[in-house]
Amino acid sequence: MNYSSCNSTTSVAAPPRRGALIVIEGCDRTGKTTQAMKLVEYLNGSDRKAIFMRFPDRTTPIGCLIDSYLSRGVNLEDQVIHLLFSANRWESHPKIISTLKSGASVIIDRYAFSGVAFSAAKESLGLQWCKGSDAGLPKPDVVLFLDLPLEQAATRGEYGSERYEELKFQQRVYKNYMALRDDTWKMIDASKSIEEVQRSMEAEVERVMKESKFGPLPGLWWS
Ligand code: NYM
Ligand code: MG
Repeated sequence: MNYSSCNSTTSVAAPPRRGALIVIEGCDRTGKTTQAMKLVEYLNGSDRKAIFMRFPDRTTPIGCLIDSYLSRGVNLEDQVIHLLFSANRWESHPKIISTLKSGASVIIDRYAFSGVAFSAAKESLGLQWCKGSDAGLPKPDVVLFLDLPLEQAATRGEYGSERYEELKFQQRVYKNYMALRDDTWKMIDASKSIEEVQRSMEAEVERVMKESKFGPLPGLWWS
């Protein structure tokens, strides 16, 4: 009889620490997509797994409808487009949760804050009503807000090609963003060079990763 297995110790691996949920926000043409991608590269390059996501995710059927709304292909009621943007996030909810649980971080270019700030910039919709459909999504560990004078953003390439890319509208969007801020928000000066902005974002992310307890993620806008 072979008793050798009786002497072996069974080691149970500890579950991986969950990943960080990092959201990048800001008005149009502030460099969010460029910076989000650079952040993913930075983390993956230093052995911390991270994935890139963006909203709207124009690749899903709901995202296709959002895309044609933004390019003025279809008109939709303000409530309808708001709920579609929200549904577009909820359809990625399982992926966000499973990625974080696997230990990888999720870097998201726009999130529910864009949803509320843009929709509530239309006089027909109130801030509180807009928050309702995203309440319960995971609350980010940090929101990095790319802050750039709106007049400067308006001079950047292709500004004005989509709905909402208009100075007066963006001013209301900015005001709404400021009303949504809490202590997880960090303002980043986006008028600096791409490299300088990148360094500030990396520094914030390092700080969050060091300080965060990474307990269970609370739901957004649940009080
Ligand atoms: N936008 C984006 C919304 O109005 N609501 C949302 O929930 C989200 C995620 O869509 N002007 C607006 C902001 C932008 C536009 O975004 C398209 P992007 O990041 O340029 O693809
Ligand atoms: Mg855009």
